[in-house]
Parts: sequence; C-alpha cells; structure tokens
Amino acid sequence: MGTPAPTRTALADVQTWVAEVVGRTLPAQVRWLDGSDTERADLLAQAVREGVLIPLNQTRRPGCYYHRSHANDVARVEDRTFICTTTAADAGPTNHWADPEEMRARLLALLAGSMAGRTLYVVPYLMGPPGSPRTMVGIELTDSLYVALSMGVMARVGTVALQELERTRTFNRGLHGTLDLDPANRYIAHFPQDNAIISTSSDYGGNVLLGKKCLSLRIGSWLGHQQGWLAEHMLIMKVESPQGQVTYVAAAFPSACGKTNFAMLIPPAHLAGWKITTIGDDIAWMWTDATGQLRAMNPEHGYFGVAPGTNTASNPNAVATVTRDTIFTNVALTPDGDVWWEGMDGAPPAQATDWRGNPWTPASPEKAAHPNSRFASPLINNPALAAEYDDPAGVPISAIIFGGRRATTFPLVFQSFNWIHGVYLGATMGSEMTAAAAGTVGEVRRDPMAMLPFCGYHLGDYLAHWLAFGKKLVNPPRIFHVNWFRKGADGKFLWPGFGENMRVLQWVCERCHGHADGQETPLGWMPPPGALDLEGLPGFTSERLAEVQAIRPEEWHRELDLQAELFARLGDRLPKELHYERELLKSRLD
Ligand code: OXD
Ligand code: MN
Repeated sequence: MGTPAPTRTALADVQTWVAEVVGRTLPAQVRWLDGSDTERADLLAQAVREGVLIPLNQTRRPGCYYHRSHANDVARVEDRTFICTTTAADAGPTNHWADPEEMRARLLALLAGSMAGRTLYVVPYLMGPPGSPRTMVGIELTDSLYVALSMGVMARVGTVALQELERTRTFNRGLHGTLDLDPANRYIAHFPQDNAIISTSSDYGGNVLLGKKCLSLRIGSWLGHQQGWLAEHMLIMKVESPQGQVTYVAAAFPSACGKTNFAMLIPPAHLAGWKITTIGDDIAWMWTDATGQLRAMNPEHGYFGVAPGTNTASNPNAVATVTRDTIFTNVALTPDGDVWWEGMDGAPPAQATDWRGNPWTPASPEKAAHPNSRFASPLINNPALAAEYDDPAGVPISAIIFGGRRATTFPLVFQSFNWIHGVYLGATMGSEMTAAAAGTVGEVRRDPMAMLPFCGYHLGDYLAHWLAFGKKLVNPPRIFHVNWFRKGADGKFLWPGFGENMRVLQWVCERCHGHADGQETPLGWMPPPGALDLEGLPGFTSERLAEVQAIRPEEWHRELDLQAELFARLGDRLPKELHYERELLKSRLD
C-alpha cells in the first residue's frame, strides 16, 4: 500500500499567492496579521508614528483615531470600477466592463515594484461568523496601514480566518496597492470568475476595504447567482412588538439614504413598547433553508457609516457606538482633540481644523467635514446590537423593504401584491444621488434594489435570479416600498423620519402577521385611514397624511416613462414578468 499523496492545504495556496505578489510589488517587509489585541495596539502606535492616524482625546473617545484621506480620494469611484467577466455581455450595460486579461496585465504593470520600501500587510478575514455555511474567507494584501487597521474593524481578521480557511478551502484574493493616489491610475477591478479583486491608487473605504462592496456585494452577487443565493445592499433588523412578537426585516436603500439610522432606530415615546435591535446596517446575504424559509445574515463586523447628520436625534445608538475604538475619516478636528461634523449635537466649535487640514470657523464658506466623511466602528459597540448578529444560521426574514430618496411621486408606504410585484418595485427603485459616490448630487437615478453600483453581473440576469429565487420560498416575505423623503409644496419634508419611522414599521410588521388592514390602490396595499398609528405626532393632520400618501397620476406617468428607459437599457435579459408588471400598473393608473 503506497502512502497517499500529501494534499495541498489551502494555506499553502495563500502562501504561494503572497510570494507571487511580493515578487512583483517588492515590499521591504511582509506582515501577516493575526487579529490579536496586542498586534492592533502595536499597529495603531505605528500608524500614529507614521502620521497615518491622529489619536483623539483618549478620555473622551478611548481607542479612537482620526484619518484624513487625499482630497481627490473621498468617495467610491463608479466610473473607475470594473467587472472583468469573460464577455462584456455578462457584466451587462450598467457596469463598466474590461477584458480580464488586459485589465490584469495593466494593473500588475502598475503594481510592479510599487511597494518598494513599504510593508505589505497580509490580512486574512472572514465575511460572516465562523462556522456558517455562508461565511467566506478573503485575504487582502495591502500596503496601506490605514486599510489594514480599518479591515480589523469591519471584518473578523487574522487567525480566525485562517482556521476557517481549512474548512472553506477557497478564498477571495484581494490585492490593494496605494500607488501615488493619482486618479488616472485608480481602478477597482473585479474578476468574478477567479474570485479576485485588484484595487489601485485609492485609499478610500468603499474602494479599498475589499471585503465590503467588492467581495460582499459585487463578487458575492455573482457567486449568489451561480450558487442560488442573494447578496444584497440591505440592512437587517429585529423588531419586537410590545407582546413579544418578533419580526426580522431586511431593507434596501441607496447609499447614504439612512440605512444605518433605520437599522438602529429607537421608537418614539408613544411606541416605547416596541424594540428594535440591529443585525446589520449595509449588507445582507440571503438564502433559503431546508424548509424553504428565507434566512439572512450580515457578513460584516463593523459599521462604515456616514458621519454628517449623525446626532442624538437622528441616531442615538450610532452616537454611542462611535464613542470608542473608532476610526474617523475626513470629519473635522476640534482643538481639544475631538471630532466634529455638520449636524452633530450642540453648537459648532468656535474653531476647528477641517477635513482638508485647513483652519475652519463657523463663518467659513466650506463644510468642516466632508459630506461623505465616515466612522468605522466595531459592531459590538452598538448598544442595540441583536444577540443573533453572529448566529451562523442567520435569521428568518418576514419583510423586505425597498426605499429611495424621492421628493415627489412615491408615497410614504405601500405593500406589493405579491413577490413578482415586489421584485418589480425593487427593480424600478429610483433615488436622488448622494455624496457616497462621485457624481451629480440630487439627480434621480434608477438604482434597482440599491444594487446599481454593486451588482457584479448583468442586471437583467440579476432580476431574473430574484424571480427564480422567489419560487423556492415556501412563505415568501412580504415586500414593501417606503419613501421618507417626500416633500410638500413648501419644499419641506412631509414626514418627520428617523425614530418616527417606527410607525411605518409597525404597520409593516403587523401586515406580515395578518394583524393590520390594507387598502387596495393602483400601487399596492396601503394603510387605510387610521391604520398608521400617528398619535403623539404633533402637527401631523389627516390632510398631511393624505399628502404624503397621495398617488398623483401625472407624476406616475412620468415615472413609468423613466422606468421604461431602464427596461430598454436591460434589453432582452430583462424578465418579461417585469414588463407585464409595468403594463399592469399603467392600466391600474388609467
Ligand atoms: C456605503 C455605500 O459605504 O453604500 O455603504 O456607499
Ligand atoms: Mn452601502
């Protein structure tokens, strides 16, 4: 009997790849991260010595640091983001495509020798809790200490990931080279067929924390399509009624439309018997279990939230979350070593240093914090963290909510008639652009399922995948559409938003359990008069409710024309069911 041939371990594959990258990029040293507390303390001290991080006032914000990115590198760059599938058709008309071989050759040429004199950090990380069938291992190789430290907040890093690798045996290869931050060399390139990502010449979160948008959404959605699950740009929350009934809700909103606030919502005094706890604020991986139940988990381990506008009225839990162990990027610095941003509690500081490093006073014409300035905070800091946040089995989802930022047209809330109609609502989502991505702020763009910048394959195939996925569900979740941002004739928001969104959520949950009335309208089921609990909402009259819920045919005809533009773009890969849904809506409105 011969000795069996030794099997190659997955770790050996990682080592071979690291050696290849080292041979090409020529760093002065290589440091493998183990994820320990002592290692983190050591790296933080190094980051301070090197000027990468500035320590904040450690009495007020223990474990907190400040970072300023290059002024040309402050948001995701969608026009530099590429899906490198074998054919352009597979990336689809909404993605930038590049030939995988050409792109790889171009980026490897840019990276050649680029890490000379620098340290290459090997960051093994997990997306998902250890032991979950959905959890993925990624290895990010980066020459940025800021990225290595931020990854330590946003994901479970180090030994835990290498241990899991022996089970998963596959891993995502993420290579990040800071280069000289020249925007002309900035590429965020995805190679779904090789489960690989290369990111160059940026140091901004969404472009370089490769576990987040790149792996969890772009590569994740591609893998989900292959393997029969969904990677979605959704928060996950747990809602408990005063009677103790639990509802798990997933919700998709475009970037910087309040997902973090909604995920951490504190109910108003009138609904104080309700309790919200957070599972995730940005990404949901969803699958069906053996009984046909939809389940979801948050693959991340931290929050990368937008700082401006975060205060004790909009999001008290986020305010508490960022009091320790947080890395702030591009907010303003106060003379006493604290941070500040527009929309923070209290009066602005008399003087500060703005996100560019310039002196700032309240009279300055510029904003002190960049509108897309961020906090990276460990998820365990959230006082309202749900106990299930790291359950390897995920949580059973009963409701899916879609929403955009729309000044007109869309009512506060309505419910789809069924799964296909709900997929149509998600597919036709539109929203005004925000500062989270480079582009024209305020312009309405179609953002199907809030996945426009994050779907790693043809959007028509993605929508077909949603429809096919629905067929596997035994008791599909109810699907809703909300709009917190409708404005009145005076240009002011009609709905107070924030904690008051609990009133809408209450109707959503009660609908899921068959406890609330719905009124049939051309758009879907709406709460009939009296069904939304508005008690204790000063000044919110029934006229105002009618205004925020109004269906205005002229607005809807315009909307349907805009939807047709998206549908035409997706061509013959758009499932015909969605054309029918649009036609049906048109005839219901006529
Ligand atoms: C984010 C985004 O950072 O969507 O979550 O841009
Ligand atoms: Mn997001």
